[in-house]
Amino acid sequence: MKSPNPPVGVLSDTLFAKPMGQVSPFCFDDKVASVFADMIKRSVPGYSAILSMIGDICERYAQPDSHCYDLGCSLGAATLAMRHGIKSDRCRIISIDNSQAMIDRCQKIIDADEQTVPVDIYCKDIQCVPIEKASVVVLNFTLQFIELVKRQALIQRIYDGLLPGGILLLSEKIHFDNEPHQNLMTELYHNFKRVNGYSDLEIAQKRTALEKVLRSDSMDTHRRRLQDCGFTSADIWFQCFTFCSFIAIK
Ligand code: GEK
Repeated sequence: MKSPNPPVGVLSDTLFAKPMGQVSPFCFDDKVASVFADMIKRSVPGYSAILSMIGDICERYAQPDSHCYDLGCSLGAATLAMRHGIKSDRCRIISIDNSQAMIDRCQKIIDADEQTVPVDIYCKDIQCVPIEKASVVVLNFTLQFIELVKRQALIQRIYDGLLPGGILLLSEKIHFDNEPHQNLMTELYHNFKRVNGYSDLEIAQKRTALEKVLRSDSMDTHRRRLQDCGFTSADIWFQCFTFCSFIAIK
């Protein structure tokens, strides 16, 4: 079955539909931001389910008088899920992205939402923002864009900024060291994209664009890093093909 049309008001992603010759590295510019809602839904298996579960998990873990962070918030989809999930008093959501095109749209989307939990939105590098008094930190497919050598320091700062009992929800594209399994997961993933209406050309060109921009870690690398930073547990709550979500508890 081909993908349904995107919801009204959401532009359809055709950015990689025409032959490009030279494919430029992927970046989160205005063109990407304008189709992002459609792009991520058709590119990340389980994206809508993950968002809805982020809301549910946030409801459980958001502590009164605490901060909930959405790091690499893009259009604020996880921010909205958290905002609708939070039931504790005096929580504040802090949403950060370093793409101005994303942040401008994110602000409008949050302004149009009727929930009352306060949301502060900043265009900043998540590696430079203080993380304080946090009960929930969400990194929903963002760490994969941070330089490999800088990931440990970021996760450590998140851990240090979490309150006791606080959590990090980390979703990432991952890879498997077992080559046949990696190849199978890649094939199944490409089939998922085809079913969602992307052509082989679109799949290939987007892959080339992301090659040096999105660097995946293995599940073991993620788990070890989370444990090395001090998390008492770090386990998977969602996985489909090469996409998985961890919950790490302080
Ligand atoms: C969602 N979480 O819809 N500082 C701040 N933002 C960054 C940085 C950085 N150093 N590096 C990348 N980003 C969202 C989806 S998308 C995932 C997240 C994807 C931002 C970047 O600008 C982009 O908006 C986001 O991280 C990654 O649940 O496109 O696969």
